[in-house]
Amino acid sequence: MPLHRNARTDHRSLPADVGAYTYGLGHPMKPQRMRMTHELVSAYNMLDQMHVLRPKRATAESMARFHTDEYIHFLEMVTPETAEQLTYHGNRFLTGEDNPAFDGLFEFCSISAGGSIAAAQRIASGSYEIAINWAGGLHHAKKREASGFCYVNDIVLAILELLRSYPRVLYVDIDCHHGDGVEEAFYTTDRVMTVSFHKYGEYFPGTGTQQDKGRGKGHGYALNVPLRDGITDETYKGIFEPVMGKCLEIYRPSVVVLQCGADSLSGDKLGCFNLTMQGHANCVKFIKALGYPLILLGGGGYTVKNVARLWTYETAVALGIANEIDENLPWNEYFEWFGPRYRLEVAGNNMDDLNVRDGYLDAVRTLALEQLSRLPH
Ligand code: TV7
Ligand code: CA
Ligand code: ZN
Repeated sequence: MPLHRNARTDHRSLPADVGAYTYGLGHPMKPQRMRMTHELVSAYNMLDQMHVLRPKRATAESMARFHTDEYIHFLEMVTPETAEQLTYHGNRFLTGEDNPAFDGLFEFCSISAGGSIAAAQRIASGSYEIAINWAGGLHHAKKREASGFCYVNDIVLAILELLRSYPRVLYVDIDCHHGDGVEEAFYTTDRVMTVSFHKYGEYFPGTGTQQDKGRGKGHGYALNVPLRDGITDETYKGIFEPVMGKCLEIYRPSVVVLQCGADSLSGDKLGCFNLTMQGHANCVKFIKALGYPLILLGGGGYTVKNVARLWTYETAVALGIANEIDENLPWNEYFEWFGPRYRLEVAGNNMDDLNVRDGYLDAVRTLALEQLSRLPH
């Protein structure tokens, strides 16, 4: 296969893989990062240590288990050519530059969602301990509209699938942005607990304060951890581990879904945290060590070489081989992207950690732990 080919080689054939789609020139979301991740995982010879599934694409019907029929039908119809016409005939499904109507949009969504639904089915069948879909994790998509680069909420669809078999699902979101679409979908139920760690304050989507805890039967089962710029590995661990430790102890989920958005890494184009690859992956290690059935999903991540590094490393964590991995990158199709050091490493920088000022993080942690201790257990 040629190295950088267009999303479609002609107007009949569909792209071979999810990494071939593009949101358009200049858009920060670059599906090619999935292809780079796959290449790197493959170059590390990890593919033969796992089952690589080729899940079915999600159908419009399966997407409509969460989304409205009219929104899904709109996504099926929309192309760059018809976008304007469709959008201004009473439809308000896509808004602005964040969610363009790009070529192959519906197929892209069906691959992303198909992967997460299949992950849920494989986990529920009991035949796998961990399932990964780096093309999933699109946490902003709403029932009847696209938001923040997300069109179809693969996470909600996967959780709905898990709820067919399991009584309680824990959703954990370490993307730099608030996991608003997933939170909203399960806001009134205690069968899904949603926990999001995110930058809060003059930042998209603007929701996710500690006052938002869920409603009705779901009260207390939405947990938000709003953070400030520059959080380091040490500070992040100091809130993630006590909060998630207590959460798992009290909620006792049957299964965990972890959204591993890579925009919480240091140096991300849209993120504002200061996590290294190790600090980010520590979250995966921590959850994995407790032995729950686990689904790992992608999400944000806009400095693409670091996204590929991180998700490759987290794949190694899932396989239990992270300690053995060679920090010098093996030769791969994208090798030149990883210069000048060509290493499996995302370093931090010297930015200020605004979370340690004035006891901010201590206050957030205390409030989060209080919310957890008020849940029945
Ligand atoms: C999960 N930030 C998604 C995160 C979604 C963030 C936003 C952009 C952005 C969009 C572009 C672009 C951009 C440099 C960055 C209020 C606005 C401001 C559009 C220009 N460059 C995830 C969504 C967020 C699109 N949106 O959690 C095309 O940044 O802040 C906003 C909204 C209105 C729209 N404008 C930005 O990580 C996957 N968008 C360049 C071209
Ligand atoms: Ca988050
Ligand atoms: Zn994000």
